[in-house]
Amino acid sequence: MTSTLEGARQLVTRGTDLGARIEGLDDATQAARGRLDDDLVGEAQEVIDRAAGRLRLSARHTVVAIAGATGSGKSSTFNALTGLELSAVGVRRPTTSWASACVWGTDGADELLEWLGIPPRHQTTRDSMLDSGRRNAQSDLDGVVLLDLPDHDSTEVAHHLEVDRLVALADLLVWVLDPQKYADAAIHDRYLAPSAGHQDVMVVVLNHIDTVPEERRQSMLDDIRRLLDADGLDRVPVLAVSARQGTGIDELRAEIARRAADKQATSARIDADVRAVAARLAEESGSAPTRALSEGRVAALDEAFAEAAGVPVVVDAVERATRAKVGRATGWPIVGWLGGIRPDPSRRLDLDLGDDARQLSGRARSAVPEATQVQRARVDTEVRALADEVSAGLNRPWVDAVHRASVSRLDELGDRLDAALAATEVGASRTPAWAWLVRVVQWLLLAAAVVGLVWTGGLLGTGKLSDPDTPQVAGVALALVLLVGGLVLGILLGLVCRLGAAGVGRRRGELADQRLRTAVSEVSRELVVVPVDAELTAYTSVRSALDRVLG
Ligand SMILES: Nc1nc2c(ncn2[C@@H]2O[C@H](COP(=O)(O)OP(=O)(O)OP(=O)(O)O)[C@@H](O)[C@H]2O)c(=O)[nH]1
Ligand SMILES: [Mg+2]
Repeated sequence: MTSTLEGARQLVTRGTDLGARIEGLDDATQAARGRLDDDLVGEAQEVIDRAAGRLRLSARHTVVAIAGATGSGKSSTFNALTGLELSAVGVRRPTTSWASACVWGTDGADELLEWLGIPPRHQTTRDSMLDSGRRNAQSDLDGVVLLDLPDHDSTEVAHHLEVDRLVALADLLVWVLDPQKYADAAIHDRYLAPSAGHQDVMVVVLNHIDTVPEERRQSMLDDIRRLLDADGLDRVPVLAVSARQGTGIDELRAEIARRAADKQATSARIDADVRAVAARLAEESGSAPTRALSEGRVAALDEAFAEAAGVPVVVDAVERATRAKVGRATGWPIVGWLGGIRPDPSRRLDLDLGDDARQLSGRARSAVPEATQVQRARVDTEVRALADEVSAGLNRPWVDAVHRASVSRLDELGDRLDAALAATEVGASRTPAWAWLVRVVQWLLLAAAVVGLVWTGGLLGTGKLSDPDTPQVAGVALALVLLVGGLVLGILLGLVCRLGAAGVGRRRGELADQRLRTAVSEVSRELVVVPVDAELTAYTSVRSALDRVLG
């Protein structure tokens, strides 16, 4: 697409910003794909492709299509303009089944005719057939590719398709009406009114004017004018002609010649196409301002994710495991031995808190309980609330797109949270240095108590406990001081250090909580926030691109 657009841009050189508008439509279409109505996006893509296709071809030629109901006199008008009996004119309807073309000035026309899909057997070139008497009149139409189309209201499906295809490709449209059917709702509703955006590339012809009594002609023309105004085609000229008698044909030829000469029809037509489809995209897309995701919403989402990941459970285990570990290291050794029999809370979670295991092992996460239905439901609720908040006020397609995006990756939730937790260092393994120091002191105190015990036992056995020769401290035997002091200080130290252990546990718990939540919020960002943001970005792109197109 880029290369054809490139070509289109180079070809649109007459100081117009049509190239920029086609690019704008292209940007909007890319951003709208999969978000706005598929058919509409498809139509916009067709307009872009068609514009790029047409602009790559002869800028010298103007494709003029003659369209209208069967029997309105399209082929007769075609013949009158070419001055030749090229198209079969018939009384049996419909007569024309395939479009035929007459080309004035063949240079560069071949590619254009091929693009239009007119086979050579349905082409006539006017240069070679000029009869000298009409040379001037015919030369006026230099650069015109005149197309005689089948009827648009045909019972033949092939006719509709051919007409719709070529009407879309033509630079200028000549609509032929006849006195019987000019007011047909079918023509106005299906073709004329929807072409309101294309009125600068349209001409309406009332044919068979010879069959209308002179005095009724003006009122019939006024009537048509009124109907066209109601269709939104107030700038479209209406010409009365008789293809059979040649009345008004010179005026019609002059009108076509004038438009072909200023070479604006091609870009005007494309411009009308681009604007029309851009307006429909804008209508579907809406223009409400976007709102950014609020921090509170994202925080609530992170919280729900953290709950579902089992962060509080892990944090609690880290805290308790640290407390137990430091407590055991610093406690009175006898209590430590007894405590060793009690289960370590980290074991239950299978947290590997060994000295060299600095991370939660993969097994660790699988032992954290699976998210409960309640937790999972909370995640869903928060995701929906976030999508609701951020899409409020936008048009339906965008509300749907945001909701779709918000849940598009939620099936990865379990695996991603597992991985996030497994990769997070919770810092629970290390025993602090002071605890080792306390442990040494504890053993020294215990040793003192044991020495005191043995000594006291010996003194008691020999009855020398209160002997003044026995070493004393403040009048009490040193042996007793060692025994009682060692025991009391050891137990006291153990108790005081429990407070310290609780503090370390809390700090490590907080640290683990922080790190785990950072990891989890990374997951919620990637699975929910980023996809939602992508939709909002697409919405903004569509809006600003369409603003550029529609000015
Ligand atoms: N009186 C009169 N008859 C006309 C005029 N133009 C066309 N006719 C006749 O109307 C009939 C239909 O003309 P065509 O030119 O074949 O009409 P068409 O729109 O090409 O019809 P299809 O090819 O079937 O869509 C023929 O009998 C023509 O002779 C006109 O200006 N005045
Ligand atoms: Mg015909």
